[in-house]
Amino acid sequence: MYAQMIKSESTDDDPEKLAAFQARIDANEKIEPKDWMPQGYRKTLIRQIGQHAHSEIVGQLPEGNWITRAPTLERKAILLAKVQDEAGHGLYLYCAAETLGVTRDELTEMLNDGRMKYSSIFNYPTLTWADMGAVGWLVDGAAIMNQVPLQRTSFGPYSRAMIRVCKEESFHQRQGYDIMMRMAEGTPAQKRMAQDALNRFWQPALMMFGPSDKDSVHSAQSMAWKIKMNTNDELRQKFVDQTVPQAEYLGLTVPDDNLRWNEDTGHYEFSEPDWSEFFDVIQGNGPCNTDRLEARNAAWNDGAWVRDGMHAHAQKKQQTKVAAQ
Ligand code: FAQ
Repeated sequence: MYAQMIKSESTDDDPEKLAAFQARIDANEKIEPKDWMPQGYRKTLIRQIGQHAHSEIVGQLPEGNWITRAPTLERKAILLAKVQDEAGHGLYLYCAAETLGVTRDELTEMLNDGRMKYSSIFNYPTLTWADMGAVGWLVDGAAIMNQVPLQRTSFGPYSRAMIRVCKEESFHQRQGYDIMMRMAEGTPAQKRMAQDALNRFWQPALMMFGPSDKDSVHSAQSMAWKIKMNTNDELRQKFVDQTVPQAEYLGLTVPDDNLRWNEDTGHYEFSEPDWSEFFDVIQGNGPCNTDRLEARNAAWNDGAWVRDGMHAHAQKKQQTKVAAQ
C-alpha cells in the first residue's frame, strides 16, 4: 500500500499547486491529511514520524531492562508508568503516520527489516540503575528540546500528538533528574555510578539531534516545509546550555575538556561528538543494534497468532453480515 500510494500520487511538478501549498505553510496554516500535499512532504513526514514512533517503541527496551531490578517499589511503579507512556507515544505517532496513507503494519515491517531507522540513542546499553537517571534526565531532556518546537510543526496530526507527548516527557525528564539527585547525594559509590552514567550518555545524547548542520541531508527542505522548526545544531546548543548548569547542581562533571562558557556569545562551547561513531551506529553497528532488532522481530513474530485470530474474527463477522443481507 505504501509503495503504491507513493507511486500513484501526482508528481510535484504543478507550480501553482506548489506555490499555494507553500503559501499555506508560510502563513502557519496546519496541513490536514485530506489536503493536497507534495509527494516529498508526505514522504518526509512518513519518514520522520515513523522514525519517531519506532524510537518510542524501541526506546522501551533499555528501560524495560530495569523494571524488575528497580531499587524500591515506588521506583518500579514510576519506571513502569514511564515505559507505558512510551508505548502510548509510539501509538499516537503511528496513528499520525497512518493519516498519511501508510499502515502501522507496513511501518513495523520496515523497522523490523532495517529499512527504517530509530533513534541512535537506543543502541547503547543500560548497565546500572544510574543509567535510568541518565536516560530520563538526558535522553528525555534532549527529546523535549527537539519536540517542544515540533508542537508548531505544519502537519496537524503530528503537531497535536506532540502537544500531548511533551507533557508526559517533562514528567519523564524530572523523574530522571530525581534519580540522579538521589544518586549524587548518596554514598561515594552511588555518586561514582551517577558520574559514570553521565560519562557514557553525554555524547550519545548530543547525537540524538542528528548530524551537524553541514551534514544534515533533510534540514533545509524540512525547515522550509516547517516539518522541522530548528536546525540540528541549534537544538544541540540549546540542550548543552540548559543541561550543563543542571550537571553542576548535581556536583557532576560533564565529560568534555573543551566545555567552557563564552561570555560574548552567551553560550557554552563544547566538543563535537564523535561523528564516525554516530554514522556507524545508525548504519546498524552500535553496541545493541542487533539485540534491539531481534527483540522487536521476536515480539512481532510471537504476536502473529493474535493478528491471525483478529483477522479471522473480522472475516467471520463480515461473512455473517453478508449472509444476513
Ligand atoms: N538517530 O538530514 P538529517 C524519544 C538520520 S525521542 C538515528 O539531519 P532529519 C523519546 C536521519 O534519519 C527520539 N538516525 O535528518 C524517548 C537521516 O537518515 P535517512 C526520537 C538519525 O530527519 C525518550 C540522516 O541521519 N525523536 O525517542 C538520527 O532532518 C526516552 C541525516 O540526518 C525524533 O525522532 C538519530 N539521532 O533530522 C523514548 C524526533 N539523526 O532517514 C524512550 C523527530 C539523524 O535519510 C526513552 N525527528 N538521523 O536515512 C527529528 O526531529 C529529526 O528526524 C532528527 C533528524 C532531528 C532526529
